[in-house]
Amino acid sequence: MFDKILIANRGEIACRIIRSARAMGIRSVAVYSDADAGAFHVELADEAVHIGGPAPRESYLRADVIIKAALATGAQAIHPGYGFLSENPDFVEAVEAAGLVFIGPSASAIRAMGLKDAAKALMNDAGVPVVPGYHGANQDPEHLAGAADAIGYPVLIKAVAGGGGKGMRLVESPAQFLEALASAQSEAATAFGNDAVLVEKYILKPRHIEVQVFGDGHEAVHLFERDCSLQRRHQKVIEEAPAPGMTEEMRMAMGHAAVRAAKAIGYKGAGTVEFIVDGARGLRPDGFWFMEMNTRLQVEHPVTEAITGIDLVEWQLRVAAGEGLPCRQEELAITGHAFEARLYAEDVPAGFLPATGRLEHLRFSAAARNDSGVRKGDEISPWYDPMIAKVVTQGASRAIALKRLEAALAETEVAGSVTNLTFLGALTRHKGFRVGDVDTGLIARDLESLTHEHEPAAWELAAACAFAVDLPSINAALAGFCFGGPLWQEVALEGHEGLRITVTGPRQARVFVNAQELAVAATAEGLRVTGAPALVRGARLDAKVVLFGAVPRQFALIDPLARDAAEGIGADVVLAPMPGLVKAVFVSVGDEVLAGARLAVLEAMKMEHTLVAARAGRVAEVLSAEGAQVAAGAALVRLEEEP
Ligand code: MV4
Repeated sequence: MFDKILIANRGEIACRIIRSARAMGIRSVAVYSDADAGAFHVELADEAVHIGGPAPRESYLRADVIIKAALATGAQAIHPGYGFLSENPDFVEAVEAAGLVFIGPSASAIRAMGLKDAAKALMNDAGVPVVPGYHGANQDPEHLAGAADAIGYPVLIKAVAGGGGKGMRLVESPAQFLEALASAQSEAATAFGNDAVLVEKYILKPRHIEVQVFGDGHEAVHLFERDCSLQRRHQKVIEEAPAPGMTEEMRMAMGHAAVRAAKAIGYKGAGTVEFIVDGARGLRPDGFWFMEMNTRLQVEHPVTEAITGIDLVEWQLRVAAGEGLPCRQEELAITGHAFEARLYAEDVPAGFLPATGRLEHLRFSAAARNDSGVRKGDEISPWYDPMIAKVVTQGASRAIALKRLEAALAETEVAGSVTNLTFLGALTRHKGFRVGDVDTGLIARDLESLTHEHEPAAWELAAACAFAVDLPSINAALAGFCFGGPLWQEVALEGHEGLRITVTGPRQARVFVNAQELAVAATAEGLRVTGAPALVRGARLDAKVVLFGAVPRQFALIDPLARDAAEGIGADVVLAPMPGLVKAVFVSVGDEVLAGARLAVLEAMKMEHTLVAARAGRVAEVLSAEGAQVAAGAALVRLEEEP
């Protein structure tokens, strides 16, 4: 077994591999770019080597520098993770030429599966079902059009060197074929430097079901299937294992086909055989076809680990070190059900655009496995995949595992960057998904309802007001008391007018919102708010309030000082923008002041607010003094009227 390995990757997968290595007594070497100098995987590893600039081509794709780092640190093997160099056969050969072990398949196995046409031919010969179609060398457009006619529409044109939907065109009728072909060839040439295509029968209501395989170069086993149909633009969102609706007969047929595929190329290590399944008429043993084989450990491998109890990274290390397969097929079994939700820093309303930001707050659910490469305080880097974590839950049944996923997502707290957390929660509540009626078109069909942002309810606004004044910290019984009735103070949440709060006792308040008064009481676990379905967790973070839960919310606090100054209210008379304690008064009657001159300091909401002159002028009156408690709107300093 290895004494030390180098992980040629970053983020959650690097952390995950380091953990399994450590559990096996293997020391780990991390590599990092300039952008990852303070990253979690660097901290977790036993050693770390800087490999270059932030762009992947300057660091995580620099095979030579990575191999040098392995040699320099005495690592005996390199684990590539996924992405980056994980399926680069030249890297495999360079690693082996340097006398190191590549923890993964051989270069020849990767090459065999690298081009779709050759892969399909190989699978056909191995008796693996392949989608009816044409994947020959003749690329003449008329010949390809004739092949499409023979297959029968609708057909899919696919780039031979493509993957993940790139260079793919769905063609519904002969009239569209030539234009779609030209478009696919052009995209393929640009993206892959190879414009060769194949033509296939389009499988209606496709489901993406893949089988985890593991080989030792001679034998191979499968570790059952994963359903990855919940995708958006070929990006997986939630994966599960086993696949809903799978029959034992079909599972055996797919598992055997996957093992044949692996053995056909002498596969060594963890791999995934991807099938397209016809979901239109339920799952049938004659309704699945080989798509492609991914010659790496996949992002979604944790759901397989959850239902089999196997640590796939441990298997990778053991087999790479020369051991045979750790288990026979008959020793492997499914226990329960598992889900993985991919939590991303992405702006869903803006079209799922990648987001960045510093994670001011980050808390995962203790009831889930959370594979993450970031910590509270980390920046989401714009250089790499903006994944925050993979949230993995399992249970004795699909329904239990899904309820746990819904709960775990609702308990997950992220602030500092927008995320897809609300979208993930909406998916767990999707009627079709809840009963296992999934296909690759589900998200696209229901995107509007899945991403619709409802207006905040009254109880949400009330909770936000309470966090805005830091109600949980207000222990004074009389904080909101003043002669002549309750002291109502305005709470300026961007986009929401007329909100007012009055503190009625220690950690208690009433909020006026939407023409009604709601009671709020702060407890150690969260706020109890009239009308709220559960305790409300949240926080005030500088100039914003965040609410956590099934539908996370973020409210910007308007700085009353900026607003008043902007509205010119403070032109002659400087008012207290909120109730508080006058900490200092800097002027006296008769003083000449310039615009922006400091007049007084007010302590409110645990912060000090400096009140400044909105214009130059002479001080006519000083209406308060240091140590005075003032109400919102109290006049503090008056300037003489302008001449
Ligand atoms: C297909 C298919 C239906 N019929 N092939 C998409 C990328 C790669 N994983 C293979 N893909 C598909 N190949 C045939 N013959 C459906 C998919 C597919 C898909 C297609 C369109 C839009 C989204 C999709 C998501 C997953 C799979």
